[in-house]
Amino acid sequence: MRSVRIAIIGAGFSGLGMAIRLKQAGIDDFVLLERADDIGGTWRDNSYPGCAVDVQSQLYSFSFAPNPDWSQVYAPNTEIWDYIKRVAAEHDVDRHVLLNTELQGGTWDDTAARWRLETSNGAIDARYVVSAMGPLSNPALPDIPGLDNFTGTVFHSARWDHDHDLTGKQVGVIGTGSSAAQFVPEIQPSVAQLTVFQRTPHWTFPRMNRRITALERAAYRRFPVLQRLVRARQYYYRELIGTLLQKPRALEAIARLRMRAQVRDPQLRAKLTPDYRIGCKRVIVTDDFHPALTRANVEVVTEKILEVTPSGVRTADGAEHQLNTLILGTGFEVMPIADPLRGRGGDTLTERWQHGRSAYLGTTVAGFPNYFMLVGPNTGTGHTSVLLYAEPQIDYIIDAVRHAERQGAAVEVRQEAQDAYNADVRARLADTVWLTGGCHSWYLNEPGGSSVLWPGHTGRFQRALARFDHENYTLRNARTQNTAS
Ligand code: N01
Repeated sequence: MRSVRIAIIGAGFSGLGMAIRLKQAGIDDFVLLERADDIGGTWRDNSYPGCAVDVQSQLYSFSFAPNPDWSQVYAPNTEIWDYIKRVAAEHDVDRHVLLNTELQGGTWDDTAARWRLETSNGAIDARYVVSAMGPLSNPALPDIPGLDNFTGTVFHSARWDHDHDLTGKQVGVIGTGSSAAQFVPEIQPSVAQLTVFQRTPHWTFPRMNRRITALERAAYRRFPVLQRLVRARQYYYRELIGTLLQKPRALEAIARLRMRAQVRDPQLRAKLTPDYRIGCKRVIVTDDFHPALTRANVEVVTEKILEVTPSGVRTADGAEHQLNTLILGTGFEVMPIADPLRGRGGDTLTERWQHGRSAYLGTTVAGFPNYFMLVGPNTGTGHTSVLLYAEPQIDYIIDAVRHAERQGAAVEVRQEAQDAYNADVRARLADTVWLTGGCHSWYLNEPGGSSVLWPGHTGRFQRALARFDHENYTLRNARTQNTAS
């Protein structure tokens, strides 16, 4: 059995960030378990045409590893994946990664104060576990009758079939979320006919992407402070948007004006205009999605899909749309509780969270000593970079590890601290646009609520995690198994 101080589950953006910060803190005794055959998470899996980040790259990168060489304001997926791999290699993190190694189970041994992990490559014993599995890592396949009987080619946007040439094909796209909005404009010019099946229209917001000039990049390399200033400007711009999304009328007016300019046909515009408040669902950052839908070879179908037939899609109006390719832009399972670990009481998170997910600061869970999550419950954001939430979590975890080791004990959040924190988050969520805006969305993943989003400014979350608040934790002593404050 391999024995390590820390096991990180998942070698995507946040897991690698954790590993790099551990290195910087002088902690070298850790492994990253990665179920796939390469690192990179989302940016390894999503390779569809047009795939790019929808938050400015200066903000969607580690604050401790700025990249002066982003080629565009919104970098494409390949560049982000290269960045992740380069930064991991530069910090000598690669050698800690165990590829093709899936966490299959694990239990907390309270006597030894260690996690006993089962993986597809054998047992691992760790004092601390950091779960960094990613909130949107498993594609969601729609539950549409007949999907298996389709005789053409079908694939999900996150598993793009690059061997399948779309040129001249009759292509159907199910879904009009952020992913479809990126690949539809890319594939539209080459396909014969594009049928876009829209269940709900989405609000869009200007992207204004542009190349970053060689001069700018040289300036960022020579004067890193300039890049920090650009990042700070983007940070505050996005916080402003986040605030405005909670008072949406002004943004809706801008979005409507833009739609009027981009979609001249009133019938199509009516189909594409949401009947809920902007911000209720994730706003799509795009300049070319709606224009692509106006092209002659594109039809937007809003009739309910009844079934997939061997040769196409049948909708509620009786029409059968003939297709030879079907692309599922149907999103992801939201924050799947993929974590099979059993805590101190022997229950898994799935069992513990039957009636809703609850964690402390989205990071720790009562009953799970020395266990930490990155991008856990209520750490999602509709307006800015998820890394702005993951980074304070990472530093908080390192503080927690140091505290635990100073005390010679395991740390476990107090149930009452977790409950009070969650009551506060629920109360602050209650009057947000996500709950009151009149839409259904993947944000609303709990009966009557959300364990996805953080209600408030990013700074408030960052301040809450600025230091490890040991007073809200119990120490479990490895030698005596007693609990002490
Ligand atoms: O997925 P989505 P996505 N029948 O869930 C529709 C991030 N992201 O992959 O709106 C018919 O947004 C569904 O309809 P409705 C970003 O956080 C980031 O596009 O539920 N339609 C919707 O239109 C984003 O928010 C980036 O009514 C069905 C679509 O499928 C998140 O990932 C790029 C259906 C799913 O949209 C997810 O985006 C892309 C059914 N049975 C994404 N089931 C970057 O930054 C679902 N739909 C790179």
